[in-house]
Amino acid sequence: MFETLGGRLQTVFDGLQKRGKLTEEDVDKAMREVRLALLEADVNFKVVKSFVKRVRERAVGHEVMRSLTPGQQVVKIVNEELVATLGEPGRLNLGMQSPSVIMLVGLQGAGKTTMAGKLALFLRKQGRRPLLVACDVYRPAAIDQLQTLGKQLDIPVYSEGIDANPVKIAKNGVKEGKNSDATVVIIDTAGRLNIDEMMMDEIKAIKAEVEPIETLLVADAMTGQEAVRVATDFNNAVDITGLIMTKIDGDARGGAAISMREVTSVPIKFLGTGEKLNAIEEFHPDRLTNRILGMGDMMTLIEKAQTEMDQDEAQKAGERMMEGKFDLEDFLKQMQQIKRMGPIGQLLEMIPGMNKMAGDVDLSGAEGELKRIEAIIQSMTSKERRAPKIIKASRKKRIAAGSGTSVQEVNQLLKQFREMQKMMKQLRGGGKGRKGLMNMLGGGF
Ligand SMILES: Nc1nc2c(ncn2[C@@H]2O[C@H](COP(=O)(O)OP(=O)(O)OP(=O)(O)O)[C@@H](O)[C@H]2O)c(=O)[nH]1
Ligand SMILES: [Mg+2]
Repeated sequence: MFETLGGRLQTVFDGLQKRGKLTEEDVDKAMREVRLALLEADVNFKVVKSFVKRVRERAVGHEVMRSLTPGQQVVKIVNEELVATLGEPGRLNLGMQSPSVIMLVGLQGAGKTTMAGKLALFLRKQGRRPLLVACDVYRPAAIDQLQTLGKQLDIPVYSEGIDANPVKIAKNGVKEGKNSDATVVIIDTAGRLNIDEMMMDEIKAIKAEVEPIETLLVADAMTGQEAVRVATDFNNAVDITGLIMTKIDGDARGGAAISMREVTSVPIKFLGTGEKLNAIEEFHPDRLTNRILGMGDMMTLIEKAQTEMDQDEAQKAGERMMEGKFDLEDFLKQMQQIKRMGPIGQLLEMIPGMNKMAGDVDLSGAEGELKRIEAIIQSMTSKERRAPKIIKASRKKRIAAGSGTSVQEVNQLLKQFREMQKMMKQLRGGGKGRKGLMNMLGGGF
């Protein structure tokens, strides 16, 4: 599935040693995963190739920031490059003329008619007065469909039935818009199963007649490897000014958006996120990137970790850990650092692979758990924190009473801490072991 890029990269990065620079070998390993994940997300293979090349060039020899692990560094570069590829948030250009004419084109079933309704509603919410124009005379139900939408939204629809010429309908539609004081005219055109010449000629003729300020290619997120050809052909025929990706709510990964954007260089303007008429979203490259990479808000987490973690503190804790001196005092400090980064649930959601888990787990529990541990450690004397071994039965009783917990819970914490120490010992010994949460977050040790 889609979510796995984050997870996959994590696996690769777990194997990477912490070094000052990313080596070619490190980057190659990571790039293999990036390539696979993008192909799985239906990004066109040629586009994947050039994308990976760009990331690779940036990554090799890149200084690893002090606060990031090499893996996080690669994730950061992949993310930045993908956001750059997807481009600026695309705003609808309505020009100076009234009414502004918007024309929707695309393959059959892409979601043009639905998007026409969504756009009309979206624009009306912004205080515009839209008129919908039905230029699909080929599918008998097409005009009815638009008229039904119009009724539902209380937005006027212009049509001339199925015997009229689409170019004329478009022309008369714009005229009707002027007469009826509409400020935006949205033209819904017919789709075809495949791109054929007749269809292209027709939309070319409509475009020449009404000179729309926006010619938007509506494409289904499922378009897959076809995306490059579809986008290129439409762009060659009618010079599209923007892209709309629909059905982004389904299983498709939206990789087609990357392909289309890359080959046409026109901005992505909207996403269709469902069948309902309010299921429309203005395009934001960062959000789609997260969706495509399935990395949750990994970047936000990395940035948070960077700013919130006290570097020196982390460094010191790391050193103490390596020297085998890590005690409950350090443990408490680390926990407080993590807590300062925000509610634990939010943190979990940001970690790839965890977002699903976060939904299932009772997070108020985790939050409470952290608080309880904190209370227990705070009820200890500093001597006890430094040398937990001296905590025997009577001390346990006192600590439990002081923290409002039970001796059992104190025992549990001490046991957890001992296990952690054991793990650290193994880490020190083996050198290569698994990295813990703190390592991932702090990157400093
Ligand atoms: N889940 C989901 N379904 C959508 C979305 N947009 C459109 N659909 C559905 O996709 C189907 C086709 O949508 P239409 O708007 O009729 O597509 P079209 O491009 O006008 O199709 P033709 O006129 O036949 O070329 C309909 O069942 C819509 O409800 C979307 O963003 N999400
Ligand atoms: Mg239609």
